[in-house]
Amino acid sequence: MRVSRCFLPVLKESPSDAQIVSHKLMLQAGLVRQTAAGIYAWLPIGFRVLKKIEQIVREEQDRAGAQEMLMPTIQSADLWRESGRYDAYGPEMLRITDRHKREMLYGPTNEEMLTALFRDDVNSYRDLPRTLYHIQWKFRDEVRPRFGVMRGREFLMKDAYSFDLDEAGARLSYYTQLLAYLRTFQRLGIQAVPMKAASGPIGGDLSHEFIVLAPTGESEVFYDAAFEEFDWAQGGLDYGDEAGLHGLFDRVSSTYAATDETHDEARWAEVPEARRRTGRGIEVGHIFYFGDKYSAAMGLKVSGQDGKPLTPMMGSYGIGVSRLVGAIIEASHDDKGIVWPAAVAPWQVGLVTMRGDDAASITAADDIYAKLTAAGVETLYDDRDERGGVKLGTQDLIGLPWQLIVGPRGLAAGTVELKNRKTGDKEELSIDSALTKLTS
Ligand code: 5CA
Repeated sequence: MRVSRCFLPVLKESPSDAQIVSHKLMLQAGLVRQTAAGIYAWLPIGFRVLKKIEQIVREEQDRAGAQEMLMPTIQSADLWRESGRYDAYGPEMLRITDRHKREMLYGPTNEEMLTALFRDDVNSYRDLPRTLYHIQWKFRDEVRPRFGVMRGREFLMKDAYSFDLDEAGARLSYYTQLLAYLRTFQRLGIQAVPMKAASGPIGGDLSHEFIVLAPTGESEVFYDAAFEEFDWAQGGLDYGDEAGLHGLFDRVSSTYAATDETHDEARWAEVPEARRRTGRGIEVGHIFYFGDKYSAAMGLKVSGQDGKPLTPMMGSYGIGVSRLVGAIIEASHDDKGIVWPAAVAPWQVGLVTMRGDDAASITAADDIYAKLTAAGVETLYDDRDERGGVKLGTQDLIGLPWQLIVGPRGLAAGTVELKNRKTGDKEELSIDSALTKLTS
């Protein structure tokens, strides 16, 4: 993508109306713009990041055996009357009346809708277990939307729902999602620690929040540093391996991690002092096992193996996809701007001409751009006739993993400069070696 053709509205100054660094950087680097309180438009660069996160979430859900579908944002109030949550949800629910005076709502979550869909089409124990998910916009009329996309009113969530024949099966579905979450966050390049949680309005008695450490987080957290060393992708744990999944849950449960809501001083004291980590954290995911809370209330039954009707046991599993964009920036930035983990970076390479009016630089950079693009390396090419210093400032602000800088002086010696955004390390290389490094 050529910057000269991009909608990339970068602000010169850090916006003063934003309170936390991720919100400031998202506005300054042109990722989002607020269109109403707590509601944001995703500009091209922010949208690319959102899609990358969404794709990693999707791949890990699919690997874990969940099936993707898409449910609507607008739901009928009657559906929510069946579970009893229409009144219970309170003013956070955006209620709408259509032209026929029917009561509708903008969905804050989808337990009721999927339970009803299952009730209509699933009849037998043979149709279970199943886990379904969608990635869809939600609306919660938060009293105080703040911190940009971190606590928005409209936000993108991945929500999955599992249906099992009994509690043992449902727990296994829960453990499966637990592993999928650990792998998802690891791939996203962030450290998200699962912490036992209270389940609130979703209900149930088994629940974990996934928390990313950041000073601006809303809850206080306490955890054992052992979580920083686990490698969830390795170890060959297979989703079909029941004993392995039980082992995973035991390991997570026996390694201390809690928010201020569930913190237990006695257990905390048993964690060796050198391994105690405390701080504030942002909740990027939340999983729940709630048994028959919705299936019983809404009359979902299937016939069991013995012909008798039974009520499926359920869980639900959310990831804040749009919140993650802010949370990743909170966890990965410096005083110059964003430092994207490669897996979610909007582009991998920022190609910059130091002199946009120098014919030799333009010819060389055009050629590099064509070669990187042909090799499938996502490149943002700053081809503007703008001061080199300004372009480099923009590069640091938007935080792509690599900057490839082409200038007349280097070209005369046959070299370009390759800068690693995270470490700041710079190397003078021949164009060929730079290309080899970026494409291999
Ligand atoms: N039905 C369940 C699981 S699917 C549910 O709604 N869970 S939740 O309320 O915990 O939300 C799931 C995730 O959505 C949260 O962990 C959080 O990352 C994200 N989230 C919740 N509220 C907001 C909000 N106002 N703005 C941005 N993200 C949010």
